[in-house]
Amino acid sequence: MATKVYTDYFFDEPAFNTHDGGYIPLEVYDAPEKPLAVPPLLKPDKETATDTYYTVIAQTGESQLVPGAKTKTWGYNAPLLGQTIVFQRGKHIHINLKNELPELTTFHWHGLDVSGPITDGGCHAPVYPGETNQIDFTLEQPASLSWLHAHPCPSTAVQVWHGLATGVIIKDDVEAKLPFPRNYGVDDIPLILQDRRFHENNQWDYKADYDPDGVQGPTALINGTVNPYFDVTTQRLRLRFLDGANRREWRLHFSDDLEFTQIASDGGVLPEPVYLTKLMLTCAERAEVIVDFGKYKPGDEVTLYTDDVPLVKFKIHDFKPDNTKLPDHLVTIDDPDPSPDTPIRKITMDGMDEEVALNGKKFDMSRIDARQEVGTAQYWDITNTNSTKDGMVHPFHVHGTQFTIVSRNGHEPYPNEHGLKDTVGVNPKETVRIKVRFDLTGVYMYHCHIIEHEDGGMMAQIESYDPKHPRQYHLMDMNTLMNAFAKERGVDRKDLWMPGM
Ligand SMILES: [Cu+2]
Repeated sequence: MATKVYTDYFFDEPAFNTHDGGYIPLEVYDAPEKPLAVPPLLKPDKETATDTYYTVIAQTGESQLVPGAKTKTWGYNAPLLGQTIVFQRGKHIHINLKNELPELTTFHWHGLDVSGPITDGGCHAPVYPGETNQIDFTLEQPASLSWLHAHPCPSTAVQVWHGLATGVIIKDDVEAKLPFPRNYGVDDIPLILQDRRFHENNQWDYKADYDPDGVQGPTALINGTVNPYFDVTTQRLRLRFLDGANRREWRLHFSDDLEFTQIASDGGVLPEPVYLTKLMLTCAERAEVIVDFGKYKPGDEVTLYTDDVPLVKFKIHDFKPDNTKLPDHLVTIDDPDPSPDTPIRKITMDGMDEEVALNGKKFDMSRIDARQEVGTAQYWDITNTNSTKDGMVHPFHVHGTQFTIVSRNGHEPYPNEHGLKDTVGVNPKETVRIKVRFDLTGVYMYHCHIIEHEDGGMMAQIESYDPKHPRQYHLMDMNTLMNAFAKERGVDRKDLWMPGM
């Protein structure tokens, strides 16, 4: 049987960001090409058979991104973005979270099944400048690419814009047995897709670029590299895409309409490989693909594009023939249905610009909006109430779990949506049904991942509770955080610039 190859982006074309009033098209920056930066792997402080210890430092720095002056940037254990952190499933992980920034931040583990609201690192877990907090957890979830990013409300967007985002790779024994490339930096590379505008003296200026529907810039940065190329030395290359942009969608395809194979989504390996020529990612989504360069010869170049803009040039060198075929079945996903009497949770993503809300309400840190019993599955119907004419795709994200997508407006999800997800793009006037289960008790945020929308209040929180062990949570309040930001930035509280508030 011939394998089906999908050749479209699946999402509703009228909702693509290219139709936004404030859309900023990407342009090729006038600078020489540079080798793609591949973030180094973060070395553990200590490792035993059962435990691994890390120190993650949020720091300021300077980065030579374009010719001329260096750009002031932030990162994790690096001047920009960060070192890639690797967690082995089942190991007990201990992390020192050190803040060397001039202001408070939080360390949010996007995609990790860890308890909220503290370990998860949302807005309730600030680390103040000069301080170090400790967390520890054991992951019981499949191998995947997740990520770490700042999440202090309502200042998530600007901190991510400064560069606080890095890849987190989870490894397990199931993925290790599959015939995938996994030589990090050689045939297995993360590609963090972002965009920025270089202002005077090559600096980024979040305030100047501010747009309540999501901040964009005309220059693409891939792992922080402008105009990158990558030297291909193996026939098959595994690319782990992460949309790390505040607002931008990426519509990825290669020159020659080169076919590629999606093997994983946000939360891990797909049940079956999916063959594609086009792939669209909304903010915070991940996709792992294998590209086979078998038909190319040394000296050839293959270009990765988004829409019609080149992102990465792959320069083909000599490689050993590798005709590994993927099995038709990759993994089985443990995904029990809710019991029939479980009500369906209804969530609406409302409005645009400053009017954004979730279920008609703006976010309140000290309010718990919903409760769900730990360990039990429930259907959530996520509806984007924007108009189909000038609405947008809102990427819906839930902390502390990986869900499955059941349907889109009652129809099958997209062909590459049969795996675990923590973020799903919802088209205007669409209802996406997802199946959600929390395996740990705690308080978890759920929100739009256009980061200016979450800062703007398109966010809420749910308590996963154990009826036998009721708990009280002492949640942070916005005043405490706002006063701290004002003090750290040396301004009066009333002069604090907090867009979205
Ligand atoms: Cu949104």
